[in-house]
Amino acid sequence: MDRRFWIAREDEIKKGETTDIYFIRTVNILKNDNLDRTKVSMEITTGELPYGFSWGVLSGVYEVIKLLEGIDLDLYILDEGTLFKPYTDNGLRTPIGFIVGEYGKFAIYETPLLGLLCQSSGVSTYAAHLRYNAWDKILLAFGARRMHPAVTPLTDYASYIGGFDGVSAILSANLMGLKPMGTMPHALIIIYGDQVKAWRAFDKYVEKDVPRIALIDTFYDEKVEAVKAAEALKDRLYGVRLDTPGSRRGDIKKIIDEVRWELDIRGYKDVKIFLSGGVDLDLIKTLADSPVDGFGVGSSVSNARIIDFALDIVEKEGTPIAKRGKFSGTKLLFRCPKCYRYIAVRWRVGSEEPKPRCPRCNIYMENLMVKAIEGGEVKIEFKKPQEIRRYVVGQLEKIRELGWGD
Ligand code: PCP
Repeated sequence: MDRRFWIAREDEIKKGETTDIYFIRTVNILKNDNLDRTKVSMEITTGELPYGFSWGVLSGVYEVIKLLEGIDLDLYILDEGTLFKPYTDNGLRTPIGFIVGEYGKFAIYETPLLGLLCQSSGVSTYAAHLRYNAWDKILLAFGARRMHPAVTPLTDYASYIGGFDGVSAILSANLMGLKPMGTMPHALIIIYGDQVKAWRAFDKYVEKDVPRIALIDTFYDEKVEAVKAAEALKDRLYGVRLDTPGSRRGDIKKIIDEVRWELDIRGYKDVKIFLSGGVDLDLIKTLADSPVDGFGVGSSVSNARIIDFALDIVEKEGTPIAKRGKFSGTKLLFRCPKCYRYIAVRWRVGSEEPKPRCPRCNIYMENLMVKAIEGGEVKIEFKKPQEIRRYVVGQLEKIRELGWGD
């Protein structure tokens, strides 16, 4: 093997070398019969969401645009971070985007294109549902250790734009212009052999702008160690982290209540409580009203189930055509800014843009589809992760007002 790790290089992805062999064969077959220049429109949709979710958050759009940039095609797609439902309110599989061009020019990119959207959107969607249920509690992405390091920046980016407050992996944080956020490992405490010595060493040697979050489940009961940490670091202690092993976990909600009580009656009301280890959506829902201030989430978010997007021909030489189970014809996706009703509207590329009104609110709906690539040239400005995250959280605030569930 010509490399250290079983990963594709950027140039190999960009050249479509990770694609499925049947696309190479298909293009060659079509070239033999001069059909590779058939002009098609191919639509991206998904029919269902994992975990029974009723809405998802799209991510991977930046990478899809970078993948297709320079290929002679047009790409219409939703903005990164757009909240969507699998089916529109007028009953169609929600069109996430579509490509217009000669099939032979981009056929091989179907595989990497879907891969970029499926995994990233799976993570951003799960992260958004964690944010939606944790609401104003702190969410830190600790999942770098759970996936292949090649995708650490990807899963952390998708967690962050989905609503997380920070990530612990330094490369991910640097790429997003963030400061990495983490605490301390059990190894630090075990090597000192004494919690207080380890906490004090952390406080002595770590940059002053790093919050002092003491890990308090190494040797003794969490409430005992929490008090010891507060008494050791006093007002410099920002928080305590419970990473309680499964063998001791029991009713973690009651353990958190005890820790909160013992800290409060000793005057440490400002010390925050963080929980990590096995944190997932169900646990966050269970602890929504508990005094826990934040969560370090690993496996459940970085390893979130993918969203099963598909890419299908919906027009051939301008004529609507689709396989069974799909809706033919290129469409635009509209959303009512007031009630968040979504409708897909048939639109022939180049014709006048429809201006539908919401059937419920009787106001103009917003066209969510943007022309991101024209003739291979990128036509949009890429937003920073912080701006995308604000867009996502703003949509979560909207659906919260509307009383949506998960
Ligand atoms: C883990 C480490 C991770 C947490 C738990 C993620 O604890 O702190 O950040 O767990 P999850 O994948 O179940 O969500 P340990 O494995 O004990 O590692 P350490 O001692 O370094 O905290």
